[in-house]
Amino acid sequence: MRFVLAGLAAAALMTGPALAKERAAVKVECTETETGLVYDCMLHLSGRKSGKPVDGAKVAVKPDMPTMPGAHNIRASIATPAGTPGAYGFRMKLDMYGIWALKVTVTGPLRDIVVQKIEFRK
Ligand SMILES: [Cu+2]
Repeated sequence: MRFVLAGLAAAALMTGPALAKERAAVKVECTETETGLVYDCMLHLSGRKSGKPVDGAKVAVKPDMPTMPGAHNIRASIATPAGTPGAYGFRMKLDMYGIWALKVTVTGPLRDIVVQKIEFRK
């Protein structure tokens, strides 16, 4: 039994560096379009430790209202490269004004899920 435990400990150590991987820092800014509740948003993606912009990532953004669980079911928007380093643009349509949590799923060179809360007002 001791032998098996030692094996597990070694395996755990080997996964250590992978767990200490760089995480994503995300900043989202949105502007309402002429159509109410439709927003054009710019997302800036960088490494949390490095502070460097991250290009070539796949970025999906799913809005939800933290205070109204189950009330909204808005499909994720796919953000596309917006021309400057680490910048991705996307459009989304919300159901109502208020505080939304944008769940940002990043895959590619950086893999992470981060949430940013934004209040959208009329
Ligand atoms: Cu709501």
